[in-house]
Amino acid sequence: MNNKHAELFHRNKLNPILTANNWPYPINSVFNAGATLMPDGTTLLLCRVEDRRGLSHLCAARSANGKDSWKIDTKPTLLPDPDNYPEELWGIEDPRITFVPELKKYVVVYTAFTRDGPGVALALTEDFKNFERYGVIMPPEDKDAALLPCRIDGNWAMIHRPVSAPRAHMWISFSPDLKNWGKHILMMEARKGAWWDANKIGLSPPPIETPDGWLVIYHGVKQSCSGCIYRLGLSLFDLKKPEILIKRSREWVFSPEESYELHGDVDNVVFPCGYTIGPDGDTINLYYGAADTSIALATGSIKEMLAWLERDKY
Ligand code: BMA
Repeated sequence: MNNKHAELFHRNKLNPILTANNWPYPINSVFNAGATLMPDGTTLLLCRVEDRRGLSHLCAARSANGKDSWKIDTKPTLLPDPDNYPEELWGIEDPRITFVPELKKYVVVYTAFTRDGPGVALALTEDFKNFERYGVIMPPEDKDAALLPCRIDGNWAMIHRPVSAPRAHMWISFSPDLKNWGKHILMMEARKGAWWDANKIGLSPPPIETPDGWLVIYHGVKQSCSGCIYRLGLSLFDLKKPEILIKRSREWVFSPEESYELHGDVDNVVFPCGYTIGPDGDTINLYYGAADTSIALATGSIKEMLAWLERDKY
């Protein structure tokens, strides 16, 4: 009998692909990056950079092959702006990027660290140089949010993770204009008990549009006496009614294993906020924060993820 579990994601041999040592200015750590492909095929990572006060800002890194030779902005790309946006008092974190064809813009949804904990903020950009901020669109405590790339029945749709301690589930909300949000619907609950995704889950990168539905890579947080383990699972939601859960994996598909994932500022964390899709339309390059310290890359196949989800569905 084969006791080996399925490996859906393959770590890049250059991992971690970006660390504080690569940065053009002094920082503590770089992790949890949003990702997108620019029109010329360049991979752009919008990285969460934690400075040496412990506060985060966003900084862009660009690479022709998405693996190495990164060109990093020599200054922060998007800084918290607490004078104009007081909710960004303690920094901005964990960006998720969605290119929206209707707007011909990238929508960046990120966490604003407010006086009262994390809230969801949104900004638009065409070039990752100039940003149009919409401010906080979901009050604290809420995070792990990303926009769907198209309207659903005429409204924009955003997945997010409000907290009603001790549990936290994934919700979806709708908006006519990206500013006013309503029709809040619970999409997927954290499981209970001993499960790997008990009590606290959240969206990881933005959903992946497939013919079968929105494929969602989500994180589960297992709490134990020695801390938390952040792992990833898969779920699939209806394309036209994304609040409807079609399938959910039982087992996790990716978990901290390598030393750069097991040890860092926060041990035992793999936390992707972005991906790019290869020219074959199937290869997914998943960029993830490792132990809240560095950025790593793992590659998978969307078809294999869907096939595995069918086998492992709950
Ligand atoms: C989550 C987020 C992430 C972080 C993770 C592990 O709640 O805040 O930014 O990577 O915790 O610390």
